Amino acid sequence: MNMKSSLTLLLTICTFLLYSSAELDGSLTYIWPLPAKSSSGNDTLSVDPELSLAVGGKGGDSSIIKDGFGRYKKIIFKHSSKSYPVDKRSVFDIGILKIVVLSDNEELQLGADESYFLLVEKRNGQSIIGEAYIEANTVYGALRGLETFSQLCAFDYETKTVQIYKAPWYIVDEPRFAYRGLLLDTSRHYLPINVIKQIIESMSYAKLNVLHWHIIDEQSFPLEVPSYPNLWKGSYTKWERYTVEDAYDIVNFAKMRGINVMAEVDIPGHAESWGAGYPDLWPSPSCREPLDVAKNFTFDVISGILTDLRKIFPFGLFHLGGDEVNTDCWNSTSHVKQWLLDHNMTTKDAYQYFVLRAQEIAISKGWTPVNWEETFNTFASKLNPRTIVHNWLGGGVCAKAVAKGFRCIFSNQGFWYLDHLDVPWDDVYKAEPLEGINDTSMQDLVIGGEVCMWAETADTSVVQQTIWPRAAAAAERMWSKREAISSGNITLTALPRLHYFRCLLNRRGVPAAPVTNYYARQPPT
Ligand code: CP6
Repeated sequence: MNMKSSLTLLLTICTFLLYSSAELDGSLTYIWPLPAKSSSGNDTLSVDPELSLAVGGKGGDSSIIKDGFGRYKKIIFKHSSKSYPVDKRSVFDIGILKIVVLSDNEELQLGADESYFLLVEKRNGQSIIGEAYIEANTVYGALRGLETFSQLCAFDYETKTVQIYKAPWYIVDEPRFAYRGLLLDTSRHYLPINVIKQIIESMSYAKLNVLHWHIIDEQSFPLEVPSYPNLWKGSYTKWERYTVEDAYDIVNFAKMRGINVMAEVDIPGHAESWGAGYPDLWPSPSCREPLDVAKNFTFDVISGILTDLRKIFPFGLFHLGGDEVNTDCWNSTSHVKQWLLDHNMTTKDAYQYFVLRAQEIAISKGWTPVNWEETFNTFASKLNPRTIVHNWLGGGVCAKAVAKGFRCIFSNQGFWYLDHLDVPWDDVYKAEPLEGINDTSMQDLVIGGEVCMWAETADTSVVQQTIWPRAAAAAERMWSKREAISSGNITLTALPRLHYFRCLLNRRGVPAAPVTNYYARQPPT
């Protein structure tokens, strides 16, 4: 590949480069998550507050690049509000950020190329103004490079300019896992659109790339579904709702930041709220979930919801839930009991039938189905082989799923459930999605992981400080090379950088909580 070969060449020529990925040398430049390869020097470079963008390759017309540059310019120069006169511009070492994007394919799907190369050095020779340079295969790689560039920039209170320490910088970077998710639950507590957007924006700082939107659950149904317009009668109030336009808006906002939105419709459990608008979906007034397996209407509604959602959510993965299904009350509902008899099914068979029928609907719309692990634990051999198994219970299901050829997402509740407030950052950090999976072809089936922000006890008032900074610990686990972050004493190699990243979140307006509640804060050395 064009980029890869030129990078390899460059790295070979620059034999003076250090491979310093896990090293902390007291520099004030702390990058989170840690890049795959980086080297630095001893120059300090100043950055022009009028930093201009030059786009090359096929990224020239991309609004994703232009908007991204605009956002990061605001972040980088938050303090230096006064522009310098043009004739003084030559005093700055870096005046231009050049971004070269090799492909004009802006499709954002699982496995989109997020690699980038970042070079920051003082120009010698003809040009007085120096250049920072990002090269990437896709606009999304360029966005990741912009994030890293912004983390190199530090406001210096002495000179009141933005400085880059430890230049020249050479960074070659790419994610370890293709799927790096965060679950948001908008059913237990409604989250306003602007809060969801703030969270998406903050995800991009940690290079997370999938928002798993657990939109609806048993408590409320806040989403507008045009083909069944009574469904959102299950919202808490008519103000706590998402219109179709809101959903499009969120998907587009996320795409501009290189983040996919995976919607979830949890079937057949966790679905009581559907019946507020269509009581026929309840087996009976005293049995309100799982959904009524005995009626065709149930599957018509599922089909209608998925047809409408397919237009809004272009991401190829769709989450069908399937977790925590308690079928006891099916047995005590006479027409369901009769249906089970007629079809010669146990309630367990009917659970399987339900999940598989929902899978077929999702697959017919071109989606890859994702299911919580209970579906795999109960009838693995019947699941569509394209199913992605979503771990959450403690039993190491990813190892079992990949051994059977399924892909898997790691979300072990003991480590990556953010509503468990007692899990400290280092437990989050140490949780390893590939634990117990040694065969490399099986490792490849673990597409990544996801931290889950269940919202029974969290709403707008605390959701961001509950997500951050621990979600960042998982984000580094999923982005950075396993060897680089798994050896050594993480109190020395990771904790100071995580403190720094948490402060960076605060500076950018994200209300991230302190990393630990027992840490006596030290000034950086
Ligand atoms: N909601 C849904 C939940 C949970 C799950 N699914 C959940 C279960 C146990 C804990 C936390 C969250 N609240 N729909 C499980 C996937 Cl400890």
